[in-house]
Amino acid sequence: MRYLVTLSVNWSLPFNEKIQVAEGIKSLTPEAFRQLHESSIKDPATFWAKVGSELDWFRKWDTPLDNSNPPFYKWFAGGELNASYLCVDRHAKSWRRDKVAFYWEGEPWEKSGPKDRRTLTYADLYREVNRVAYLLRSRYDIQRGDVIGIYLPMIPELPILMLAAARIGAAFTVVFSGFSSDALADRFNDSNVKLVVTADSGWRRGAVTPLKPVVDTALAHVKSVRHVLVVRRSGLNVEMHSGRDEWWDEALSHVSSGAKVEPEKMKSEDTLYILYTSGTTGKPKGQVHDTGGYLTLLHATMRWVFDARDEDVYWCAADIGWVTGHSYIVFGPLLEGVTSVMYEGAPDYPSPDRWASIIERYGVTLYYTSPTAIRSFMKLGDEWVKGHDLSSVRLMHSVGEPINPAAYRWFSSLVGKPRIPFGSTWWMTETGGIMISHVPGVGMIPMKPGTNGMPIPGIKAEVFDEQGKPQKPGERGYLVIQDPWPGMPVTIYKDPERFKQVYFSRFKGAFYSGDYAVKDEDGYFWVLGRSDEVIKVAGHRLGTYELESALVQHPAVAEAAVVGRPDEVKGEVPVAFVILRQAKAPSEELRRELNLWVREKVGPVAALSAVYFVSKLPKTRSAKIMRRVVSAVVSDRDVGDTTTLEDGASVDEVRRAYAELAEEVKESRVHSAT
Ligand code: 6R9
Repeated sequence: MRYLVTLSVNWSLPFNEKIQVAEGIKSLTPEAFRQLHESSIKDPATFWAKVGSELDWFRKWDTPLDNSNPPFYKWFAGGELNASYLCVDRHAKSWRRDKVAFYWEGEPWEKSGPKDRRTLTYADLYREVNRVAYLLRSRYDIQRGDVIGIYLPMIPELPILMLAAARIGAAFTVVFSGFSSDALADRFNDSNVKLVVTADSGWRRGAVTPLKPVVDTALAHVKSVRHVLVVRRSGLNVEMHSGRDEWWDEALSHVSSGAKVEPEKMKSEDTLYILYTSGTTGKPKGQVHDTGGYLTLLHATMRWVFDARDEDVYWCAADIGWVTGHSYIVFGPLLEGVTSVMYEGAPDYPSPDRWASIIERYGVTLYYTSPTAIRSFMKLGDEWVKGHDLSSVRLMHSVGEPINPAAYRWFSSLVGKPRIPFGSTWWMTETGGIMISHVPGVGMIPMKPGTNGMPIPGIKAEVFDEQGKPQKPGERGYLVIQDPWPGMPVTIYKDPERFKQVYFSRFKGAFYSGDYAVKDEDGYFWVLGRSDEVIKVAGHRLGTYELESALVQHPAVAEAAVVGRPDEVKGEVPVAFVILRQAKAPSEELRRELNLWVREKVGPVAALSAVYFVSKLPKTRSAKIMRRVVSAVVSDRDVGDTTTLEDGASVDEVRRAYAELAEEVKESRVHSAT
């Protein structure tokens, strides 16, 4: 029997619908692709060595894969290179010198169009990266191995800084600007940050969102930080601590435009960055990415997945605060010398067609976006799209969450012209780059709305059953990657044991992704969503445990369970079931207060969609909350096996609270409409 996906979104898999790509792109039958793929994974180290040799190394590696201490693999051991050299110098010293690296567009809008625009050529990028690298080293004494903390909006200073850090061998950790001061403090403490770079504020939907004040609050709890460098963005008046804080422009005004810094010769396995990501405990995991393996995977995927060519204008509409931005706004496209669009703000500001106007303005040819964005555009109607000439687009992909076939079809017919390559690339912060995807740059198998396609060449992925055996076609199982791959994490920062335990203990010798997936009879993969307590809210990865930890710190809360509820636009939204302490009464006011509390503790990115008050929660006999059961209730699914449940009445209690609030919301809608 086929498994029907009722996991996070209600749709069934259209396994058999196939769309051939239009002429001009090489197409392959699934069988032909599988054969090609088979040969690539026979000896992955040799296969990837060929790809790796396409980068410019200062020193060639001794061995493509040092697997002497699994799961701590070293890709291209003995090799030396520098990310900033590869992304900037090579192009600035070639014919690409005057080629545009970034068309940057700020969010503020005037009658005549975007108010703030900057164009950076590869020569501009080279100059600025060198100057910033010089500043970091000479003024702030940043050395190889130090960690820089970054809390910036989507402005050009962000990629410039990341490249400057890489140039001098410093690692960096970027925190998404939707996280709060507590989240910042945790991450900066864990990675022992020495310098923080932030901005006075950012722009979002026409509003100034303060950033520097958030850093100030966080730094009251971080001892390692010596300096804070502040970029002026909106001109917001912020406090500057003398001796610690400096303005970016003032500090840089002392660095000449010809300042040069030799790129450090980094070992392939040296850390490029640490990026924190949510897991199943309250403590985010610092994913450590290396240099050589990571860049090799990005090089490959820019070619195979995006088919990136010199004449393309590429736009990845993610935020650099998440891994998609690290890999596919900064390092991937720059590595290939691509021209990119970088946009600061909301895709629907000041009107729902802002995103479409960007495609038209720059003549975007390669477009990478998210299912949430697509669904929100779809909701706003076709007119907004039809008013723009989007004929430049020749290839599209989505990322971050499963894409439902309806959204896929809508977007593909309205933006993509039917039959241009359009896929859903599956990967994670951990994997560094795309793992399962259509590869138009290699050969396109027919598209199926909603699928992820097949593992890319060199990647051995499988769907396992509980026992770690390949699952039958059409049956749900666990998505794993069976062999080491370049771009895989080196470790969890300062916690190698956790690294082993989280990813390599569930199935022997395979990387456990935490996702559920189905493989269909043609060998296509369909990633269904998380099998653990991680949720994807508008494509943003959140651990429900982090939200629960925030809730139970509130004086009125005794216990809390947070789960994802399916949402038409955002895929999932977090909802909380809360048991109050004795003598605390449920009220609308408390509900609002708890919502604000979580926003403050974790950040606006974690806004709860609803808070339900209950007197008990479903638990096992060993007193563990059964989120699976809570989640089934809010997703209108059968609660499944409840033999381990301690008190059956708790499920009714959750049901009651859920139904009651739904009723209230319905009523208030009726009232406000009348
Ligand atoms: C790149 C990124 C990883 C989780 C992953 C999975 C979900 C990502 C997806 C997808 C279905 C796709 N995910 N891409 N699910 N189809 N094309 O999103 O990284 O933030 O670490 O999230 O996102 O559940 O496990 P990250």
